Amino acid sequence: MVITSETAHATSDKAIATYDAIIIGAGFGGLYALHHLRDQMGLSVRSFDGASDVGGTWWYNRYPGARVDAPSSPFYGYTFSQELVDEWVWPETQSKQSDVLAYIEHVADKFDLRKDIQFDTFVTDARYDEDTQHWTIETDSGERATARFLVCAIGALFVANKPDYPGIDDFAGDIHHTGRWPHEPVSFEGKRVAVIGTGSSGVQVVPEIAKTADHLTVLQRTPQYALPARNKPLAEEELDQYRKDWSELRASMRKRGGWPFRTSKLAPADHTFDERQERYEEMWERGGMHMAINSFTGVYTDEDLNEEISEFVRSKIRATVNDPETADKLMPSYPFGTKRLILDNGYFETFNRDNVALVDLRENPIEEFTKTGVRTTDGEHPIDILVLATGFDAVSGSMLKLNPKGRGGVPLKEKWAERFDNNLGMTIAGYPNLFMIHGPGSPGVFFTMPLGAELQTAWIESCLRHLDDANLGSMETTEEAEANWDAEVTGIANRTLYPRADSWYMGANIPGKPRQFLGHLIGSRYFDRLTEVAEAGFPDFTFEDRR
Ligand code: N01
Repeated sequence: MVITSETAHATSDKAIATYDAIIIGAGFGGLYALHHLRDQMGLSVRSFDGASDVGGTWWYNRYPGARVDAPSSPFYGYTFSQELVDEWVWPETQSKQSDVLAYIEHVADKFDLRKDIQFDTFVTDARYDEDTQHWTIETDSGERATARFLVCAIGALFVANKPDYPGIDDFAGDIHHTGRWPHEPVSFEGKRVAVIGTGSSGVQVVPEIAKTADHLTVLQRTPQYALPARNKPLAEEELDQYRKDWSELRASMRKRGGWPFRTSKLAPADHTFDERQERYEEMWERGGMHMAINSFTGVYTDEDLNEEISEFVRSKIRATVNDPETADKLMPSYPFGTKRLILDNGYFETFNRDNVALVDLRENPIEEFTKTGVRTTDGEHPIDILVLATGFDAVSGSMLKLNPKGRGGVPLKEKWAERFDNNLGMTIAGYPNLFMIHGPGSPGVFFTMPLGAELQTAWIESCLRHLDDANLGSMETTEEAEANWDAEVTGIANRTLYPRADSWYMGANIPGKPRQFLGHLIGSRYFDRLTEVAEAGFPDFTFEDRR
């Protein structure tokens, strides 16, 4: 690689450190990008992260009960290093947050990543200079740095959604958002607690809080489907088998949407109603995501099948929750799986406890917070601690918070006022040499995030090599390519039931956010496309000579 590392170049005021690449974020995506660009490509790289250490979402989301809610832990880790796979011991199928964080810390140690990461530093601005073909970033301490390439690995689930109910700032007790959980332990012992939000985080935190709180009020806006996680210890022999088969498993993950599991080939029409019920029962017992991926074909596209599974899960909720009135309030009505599927560890059982009450906010909306509690239309609920499990301004939110200024100083907020236009979920017209990892329109959460980041970073390498081979200074996608990409991502989503739900996938959880499906649903096709674009010499991009 001929890309040269300058050390510092003088400007009018003070010397600004200059790198080949600046990476924002030290979670799964940013850490891999740092390792790849620095160690595989020999570039000079500086990373920044607002957190005090590595881990990204796993550093922030340390609420009680937080754990991987995906099929199986060994596949929720990096895939690129056999040595790493061989040496790491995942204790459970659905690892707890502290185990995932320990893994990420181990990766940072093993590849000596921390020395090039500046922690406790938020990047507050990023501007492209057309003359120098460099990006300049500014941090919250006023420091600046510049680089040819800007890699934004700033998290699909980072910007916390904090509802601004009347009076919430007057509430005198503690307020904790699950996505910004304190590092010191939070005790619920003897406290009256309210949780707003019943998505993945709410469903994980509720059973844990209920164990020690004096009283817990769950304030629910939308009832959810949740499948039993059936978390279990991972036997050493099982891990050994994975290690032995790793290269095939990795190839299979790439081909099969991020997980090395075959999906069901059973057509629902080939089976009687009773046979299908038997199969749902089997999937329920197996737990995890099996119901979605292994029951029958067409769970996300076949309305009748989807409704049958929805009803099956509702029947399980009814059978679990003792009080029929509470069970009624917990009945989801949107199509199964079209909001992020939730894996639960005793969530519905929690409503059988004497110290837990459910408030249906659709019937009894929140009117206001007071100093001592929350008032809904059915009365006042006195509380000491409020937990907001209200999710995130997902996928697009962190890019908009950064709000990079591209060609002509155009802020991303202006460009993305109505749609999150980009090409391949990674590049934006008007923002040369900027790359997003897990951006809108990429597979992101619909694939395994660590492997997705590895594959996207490999594509960034092909871009940089292409520029270098031809002595080019910048590359930039076109608006036409963005329109085509939008049509492809939206077209795939529209062939499914996903757009029927008011989910964060659709941007529907944030008031005023444009409604747009935020992820590419076919990971294998997406990564094939990245390869094709690179092999074809980046047909949807324009280039400038290096200045
Ligand atoms: O957030 P969510 P999350 N008033 O947006 C409700 C990943 N994750 O943090 O459904 C009242 O899913 C909102 O109601 P509604 C995973 O990808 C992974 O739980 O919009 N309620 C909903 O119930 C997940 O999907 C792990 O009507 C309000 C809840 O708050 C993603 O993170 C663990 C409200 C938010 O649910 C986000 O999950 C946890 C308001 N104003 C999360 N605003 C793993 O273990 C929102 N709500 C890997």
